[in-house]
Amino acid sequence: MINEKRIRLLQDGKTGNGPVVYWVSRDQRCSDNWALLFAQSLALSNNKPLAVVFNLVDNFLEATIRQYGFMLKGLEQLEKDLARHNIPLFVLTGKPEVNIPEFVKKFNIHSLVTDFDPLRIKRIWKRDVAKKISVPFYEVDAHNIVPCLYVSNKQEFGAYTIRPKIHKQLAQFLDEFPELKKMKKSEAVSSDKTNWSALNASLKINMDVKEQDAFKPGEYAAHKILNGFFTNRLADYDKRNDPNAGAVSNLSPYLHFGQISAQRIVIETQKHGKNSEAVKSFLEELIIRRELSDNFCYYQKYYDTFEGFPEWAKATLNDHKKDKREFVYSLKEFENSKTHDELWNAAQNEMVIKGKMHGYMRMYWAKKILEWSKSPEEAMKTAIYLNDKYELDGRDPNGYAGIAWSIGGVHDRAWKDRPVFGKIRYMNFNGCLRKFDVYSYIASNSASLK
Ligand code: FAD
Ligand code: FO1
Repeated sequence: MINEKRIRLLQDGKTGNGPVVYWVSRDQRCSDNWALLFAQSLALSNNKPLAVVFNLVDNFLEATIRQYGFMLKGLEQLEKDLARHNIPLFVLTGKPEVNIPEFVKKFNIHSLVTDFDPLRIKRIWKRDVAKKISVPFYEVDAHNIVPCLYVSNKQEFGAYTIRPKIHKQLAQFLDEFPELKKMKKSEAVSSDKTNWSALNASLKINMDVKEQDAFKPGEYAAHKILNGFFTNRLADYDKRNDPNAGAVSNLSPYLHFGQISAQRIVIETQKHGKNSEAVKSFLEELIIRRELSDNFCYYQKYYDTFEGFPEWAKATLNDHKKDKREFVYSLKEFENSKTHDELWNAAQNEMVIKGKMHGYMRMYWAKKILEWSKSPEEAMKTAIYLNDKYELDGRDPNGYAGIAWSIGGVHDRAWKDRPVFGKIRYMNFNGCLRKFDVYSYIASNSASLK
């Protein structure tokens, strides 16, 4: 029932007498969640209760109240949905490498299941937890349709190399999700309702980035956005590169927090005509580009620095390191949209105010940071810092891959050599002028909306 290629035994061990536990982290949803379904199948086949635990850390990769607010409301929804299946959710705060082993011991758990995530911080968490537990510890890829570790065992050059590998396997991994079953009520492991407002108040995080109200959090809101996309925007998806057209799905915050399954989106999208150009290009982004990002972050340990660029890109950027920069801006000037370029400032405003910059503008935005920074290394730091502080969907493999593509030619090829960029693909204001109504985008993202 669950394709075992999604499941990896991180560490074997001796099962305890207590419940099976799903340590939820990346895929924060009740339905369409292979990690939760696997944990439930383990519990039922061993006649054990099932519990879910979320470990809440402060300051996750520069996240602010904007992202935590969205995530915690989504988790509150998850708690209610799990409770309807008699599955308790425990929210622990502090270090996972302390809390999770303690939880395992306290409840003498049968086995521990968690979800796949290629980010360095998550792999360190799992490594440190594994050292301190002696029960079987499983990892399930509930995020990718074709499991990241099954698609390829190395860093892929680009979409053109990973695409055939994914397409070859796609059909077998687009299986329908079984329903999550209702568990028998179990006294052995029950948890009081989480005090969400106290949790929110206890967070020691950056509170000065305003929460956004463009996107309502949670699994139900995600499905509403998906249906709205099908009704009003999918047909115009060929206008996805026009930031004024609003023809994109707006699903990235929900995908980032795992509040909706990419596999569910594909299954539903295919009901809207498998062969339309719009569907094909949407699935190219949702499946190929997204899974390419996980592949990049998993196999390229320097995914967030200059070191992670391809050799040709490092060489060309170094050749132009001494080029005169016509403009050079500090992090503060970038952050406060204080460049000479009103289009770039508008993109920065859109991200700061709405919490989600349009995909086309992200490429322009990051490439200009390269052009107007003292060095490519500093450009990487600035782009990642701002992206992860303000984007609702930030701190995601898609972001590290998107920024490395823009600044360091990752998954791209060499172009005509030019000052500062070298052979890195170039974008400029005039190119945008040719593509869309630049001045209407600027007008709708002026700083006065701050
Ligand atoms: P849609 O066009 O509706 O796409 C649907 C889904 O497909 C997206 O949610 C995403 O999961 C996936 N997708 C689309 N484009 C890409 C892409 N280029 N690479 C990988 N997956 C893609 N995406 C993030 O999720 N978080 C980020 O922090 C992030 N930062 C980026 C920074 C830069 C410099 C660049 C160039 C791209 C970045 N992206 C990031 C990728 C992409 O821009 C966003 O995923 C997309 O704009 C999200 O909006 P949407 O869901 O409405 O997109
Ligand atoms: N995952 C956790 O397991 N615990 C957290 O406290 C946590 C906080 C957090 C804040 C912002 C954010 O964007 C992500 C956060 N995540 C957290 C991880 C998130 O759930 C995703 O798994 C990854 O960021 C995507 O790879």
